[in-house]
Amino acid sequence: MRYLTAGESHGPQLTAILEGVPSNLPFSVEKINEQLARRQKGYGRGRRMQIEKDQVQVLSGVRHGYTTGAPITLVVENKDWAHWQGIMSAEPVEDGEVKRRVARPRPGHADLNGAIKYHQRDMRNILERSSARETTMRVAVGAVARQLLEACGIRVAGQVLQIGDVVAKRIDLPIEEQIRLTEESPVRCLDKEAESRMMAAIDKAKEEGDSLGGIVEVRVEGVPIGLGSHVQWDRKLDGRLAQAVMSIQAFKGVEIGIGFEAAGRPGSQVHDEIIWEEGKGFTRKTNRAGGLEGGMTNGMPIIVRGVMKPIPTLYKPLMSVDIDTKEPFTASIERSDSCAVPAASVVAEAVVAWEIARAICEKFPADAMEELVDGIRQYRAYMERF
Ligand code: EPS
Repeated sequence: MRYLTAGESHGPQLTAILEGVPSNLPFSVEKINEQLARRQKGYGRGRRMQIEKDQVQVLSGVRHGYTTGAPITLVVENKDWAHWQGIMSAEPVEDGEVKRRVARPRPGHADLNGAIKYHQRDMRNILERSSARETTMRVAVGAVARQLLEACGIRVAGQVLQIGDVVAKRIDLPIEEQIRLTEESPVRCLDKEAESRMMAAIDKAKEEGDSLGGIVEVRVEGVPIGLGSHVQWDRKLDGRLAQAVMSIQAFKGVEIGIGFEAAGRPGSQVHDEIIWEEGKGFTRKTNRAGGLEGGMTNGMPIIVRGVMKPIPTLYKPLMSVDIDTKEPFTASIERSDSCAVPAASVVAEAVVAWEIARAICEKFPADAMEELVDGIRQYRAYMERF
């Protein structure tokens, strides 16, 4: 399975094409829209989210509620396009004047590197595509993956563990309860006390024209043993998950299980002892490995965390250099969010869901869902017997 996304932040629409999704997957447009709505929520978002009401249109690959095995095309319109048509038009400019040209690169963005690389004197041609608006399509694609995972008995949940310097207490709950409680939280955090401090920190950052980053965690349950592989670098599932999460706009770090904490612990407090249980087969006493050993799933929940840096578009802009005059200036101010960590947690769930679905389809190659589900059922029975 593979996918591509296309589209600019203020262009007419965002598009994704998914290839290799098996046929006969029950396909719900409503479930995609639910995920899109989850991404649009979250304390700390800017005015743009009041303009957009993301709704997916399915243009190919699905008929009467089921996938056909053909490429799936998903489209989400940008409502803001109405205000940007002239500025973002594909037609040549008539009077020679390009509106809203960006000549002052924003530190922390793709603006300057992209402009130099692609020979662009108007950095809008870079920022429109590097914008986190693109994560809309990652979530739409992830919502299709979730429907495939659901048919295989696999659940995905996310939560926010830190915003700015506010760190949540670790609260371990059954996955259904985690999902219910994070949905009720404006910052997708399980720790109520930290939740109010996170919201206060966001208010303060906003007042000061600043922005905040944080840490999100994704958990996947019900995964069979042996997704991914130890035999080649690009088949190791931990590496693939890290790439998927790191590719989310503004992410600067990824860890699996206890991650960076493993550096300071002796081996006896890092590795998970193996046990065998009647009717369950091989499992682990603890889950410090975050469900992955040797680049493969070990049957324990997958735990992936990602660090999002504070959004670099600041109302209190940092110093930069004008690309025309080479004079120092404060960087351009583009409308922005003060914190998008809660939304990023939904995006992280989506990219992880896609990567797990892809690994499932590699382990159980199938043209149709009937074959896939049958393959997993037989394999789970074998896992118990092993
Ligand atoms: C973004 C800047 C803001 C965000 C946007 C990402 O958009 P605008 O410049 O139009 O105000 O709201 O996020 C989304 C539109 C979205 O759907 O998440 C950026 O520069 O990355």
